[in-house]
Amino acid sequence: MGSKNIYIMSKKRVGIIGAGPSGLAQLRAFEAAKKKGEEVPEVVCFEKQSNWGGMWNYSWRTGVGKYGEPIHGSMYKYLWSNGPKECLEFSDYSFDDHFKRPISSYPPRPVLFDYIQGRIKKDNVRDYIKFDTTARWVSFDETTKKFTLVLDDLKNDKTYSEEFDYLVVASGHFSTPNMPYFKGIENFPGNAIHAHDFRGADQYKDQNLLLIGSSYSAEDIGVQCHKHGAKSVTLSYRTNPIGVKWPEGIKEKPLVTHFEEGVAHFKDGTTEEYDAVIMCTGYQHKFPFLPDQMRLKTKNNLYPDNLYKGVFFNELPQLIYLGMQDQYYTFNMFDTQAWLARDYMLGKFKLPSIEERRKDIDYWLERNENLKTGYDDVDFQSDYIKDIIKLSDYPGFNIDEVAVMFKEWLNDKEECILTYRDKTFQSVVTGTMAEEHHTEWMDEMDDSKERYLYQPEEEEEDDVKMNSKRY
Ligand code: FAD
Ligand code: NA7
Repeated sequence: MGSKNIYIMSKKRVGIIGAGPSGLAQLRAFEAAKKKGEEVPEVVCFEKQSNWGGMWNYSWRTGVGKYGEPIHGSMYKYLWSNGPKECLEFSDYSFDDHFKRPISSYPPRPVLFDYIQGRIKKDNVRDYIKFDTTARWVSFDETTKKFTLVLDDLKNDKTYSEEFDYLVVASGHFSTPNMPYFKGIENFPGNAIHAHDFRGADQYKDQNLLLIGSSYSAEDIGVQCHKHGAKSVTLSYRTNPIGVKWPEGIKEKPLVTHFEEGVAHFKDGTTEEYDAVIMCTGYQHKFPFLPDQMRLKTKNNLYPDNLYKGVFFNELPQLIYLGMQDQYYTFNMFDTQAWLARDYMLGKFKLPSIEERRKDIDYWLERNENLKTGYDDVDFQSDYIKDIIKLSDYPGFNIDEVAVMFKEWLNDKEECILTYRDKTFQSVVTGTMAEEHHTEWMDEMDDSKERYLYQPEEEEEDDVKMNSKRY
């Protein structure tokens, strides 16, 4: 056997679980290295859905999919970006690259899905992904230092396994509901679901709706339902209210103590009758395919313990987790993580000792403990990205400027939760100023890409502004 063959046989193998934005970032990172002429490992990505995009790949289904797997998607109709797109822009593929013209700062889901796909459609990234394939179980051999990944080919009903030198877990963490129990809810006569199963506001028209939770899901689902005709929306908080100036029709109350039929009792002694309940109570980090000693165990926060640089599992750094933090930054953060992980797998980024890694993790955990305000959170995640972006050749972007935009976004929401999506921001990647959307967000009932990208003729523009509901 010639030496070339030996080399080919010993080519490292990388397995990626999940083809959402994080898994796709990892694939893109390897493609970028390949384009620069670097030798890259053999990479295989496994995705349990039939398409890529993770959360952004909308599913009408709830419960289980056609092959009986738990449905991953938690997104819903009428979902518009909940932060400025300028804060998540890929620095190697701008919105201008994709849309060829300025668009607004808060696009709807199908438009962002289109953008995510645009970057990878240019490469042959799809060839590396095995769709309809669920990662079922992982083991690690201490002697060979290889992972064995057991997979279910759902379409063909076949179970098989593959070996990998590195395993990248990019399976997301906003999919498995955290579902609390409230006494008496079993007798609630209406619909009581978790936000994971919410698929759109239409069915809540003219209803009195109770949402439990006080974070992004409660805020966004509450506002969507208000926009689409719910009679009233009550948000019930456990720790702190969201505390913005709510319009008439939305209010906040302390936590529910129990239910009596359709009536909710609250901690402040008040009661109110509701038609439906949605638990916006967050998600669990859930990795049913990982054994105890490899499993990331954390609640949703900005710096999960045990991950060096937020990515490398400290006891076994060949095991890499992407996108496991709570997220202000999203796509661009996943990229900075994926580029760093790639360089480690290529042998270009060397890890310090386990003790030094632990010290670094502790430094970030301590900072995380002391965060108090939304501004603190933004600065923390900005600093985290600054810390890791310098370790790879991911194209730099003005992180300080993005942090300023995030803070403006927080202020805009406080000022008016119904109009913050009408604001515009400037790209730090291209300098392009976003355009105002042709219709104010509160009047825009259609979230399709076609409607979004529709450009009225000049003479129509005045009409559109005067009577945006007409289109
Ligand atoms: P995901 O997008 O969750 O992708 C994970 C992928 O892994 C999925 O495709 C899944 O099918 C696959 N997978 C899971 N388990 C397995 C397995 N065992 N085997 C094989 N494949 C598996 N972010 C924003 O930037 N802006 C927003 O407006 C925004 N809104 C959001 C609204 C909602 C309701 C939710 C839930 C999230 C929102 N996010 C938003 C955050 C969103 O999670 C991220 O933008 C992004 O999708 C995270 O990417 P990911 O690849 O890490 O995870
Ligand atoms: P988050 O941001 O993790 O927030 C979870 C919320 O649920 C938070 O307000 C919690 O209150 C509340 N919660 C959790 N458990 C309970 C119980 N038992 N009772 C009452 N309230 C509870 O999840 P989201 O779904 O809002 O957002 C996740 C992502 O989805 C996000 O990135 C968005 O982009 C969309 P607490 O403050 O802990 O008391």
